[in-house]
Amino acid sequence: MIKDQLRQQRIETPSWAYGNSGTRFKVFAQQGVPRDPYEKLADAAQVHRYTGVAPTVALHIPWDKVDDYADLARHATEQGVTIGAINSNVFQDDDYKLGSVTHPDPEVRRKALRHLLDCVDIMDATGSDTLKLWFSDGTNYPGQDDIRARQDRLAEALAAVYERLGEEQRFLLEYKLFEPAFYMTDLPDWGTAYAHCLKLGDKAQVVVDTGHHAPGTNIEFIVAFLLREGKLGGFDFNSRFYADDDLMVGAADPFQLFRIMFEVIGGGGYTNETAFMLDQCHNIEPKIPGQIRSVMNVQEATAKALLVDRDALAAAQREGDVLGANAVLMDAYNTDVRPLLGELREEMGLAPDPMAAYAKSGYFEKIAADRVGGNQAGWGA
Ligand code: RM4
Ligand code: MN
Repeated sequence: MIKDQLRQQRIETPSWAYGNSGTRFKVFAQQGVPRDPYEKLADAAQVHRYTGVAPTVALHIPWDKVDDYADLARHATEQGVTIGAINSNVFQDDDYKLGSVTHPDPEVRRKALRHLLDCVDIMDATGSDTLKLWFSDGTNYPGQDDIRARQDRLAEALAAVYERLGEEQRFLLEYKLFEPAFYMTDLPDWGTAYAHCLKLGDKAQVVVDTGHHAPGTNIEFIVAFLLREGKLGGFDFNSRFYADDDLMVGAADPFQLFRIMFEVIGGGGYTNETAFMLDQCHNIEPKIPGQIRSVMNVQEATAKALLVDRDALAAAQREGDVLGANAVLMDAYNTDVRPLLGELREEMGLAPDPMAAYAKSGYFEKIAADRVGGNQAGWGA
């Protein structure tokens, strides 16, 4: 039953989506933006409240640094959500100008590693089972540093983090084609991430950030391949038109999102531990509705992918019926699944239209009035 499968979906929202963000040209502040991680979790709880499928929230350290993480986790539970992946941040300290775990200076490498291990402590305190590792490491000019030596340093740090993970914990290794490094990035693609994870073992998996590829990359192929190898740990969902735009998932290319979800379902990733996480920034649109819309976009793509008549597809493929096979896929994609999702929400005791329900709730007016004074949360970039 498609509805039962949709009811079970879990989409994780990122704490940083609720804070102010922008480009390197300007960060536009918005009214009612959280001033601390506690308020971010309260906002994330709203997204879960109206969608029913976003019960976990990813943290980013040190953006979400608090004195007592167990207390933060308790607060989350009181709001109706729990802490999801812990995202490490070794890209915003002056020391990291030439890299973090790949830096030529062993002192800087030690500092970066210490942060990563601290993040595992935070996982212990919050009950999180997932560490997400993204490195901005790379070089801007040919000759700047030794590509191979940097791989050695990366491998050494990853092994140390791996060693520290508990039985039920894992890390997800993220890759990105470029930026902030403009010549060579130490983890530029899924193959590099996969090779490092393969060496380490089952607790190391690859995370696919949909915005981190060259234009034209067939992301669903990567998804199918990694799932087949048991190495797809999860997604950082967002949309790109140009580079790492971090726009709402499904906004740029809903068909691509559908193709990705089709491979996830076919490869068994829908029922295992593949995490559906959002990694987005809402620079000009309101943040909570931006997250609600994104969750709905993932749900819509999932519903369409679940609708594919796989028997008919297999038959057409067996017969070499190119157009027939393509038609099976397109029939599902072209189905309007919004009524089905509306029904599902009503069965779950929710309003059929989460966007309208949130707008009517008065929450925005309340936070805009309450959250005056103090420093709004932001990237700290
Ligand atoms: C990076 C990467 C990471 C995210 C940061 C904010 O480009 O996508 O996942 O934590 O941005
Ligand atoms: Mn990401």
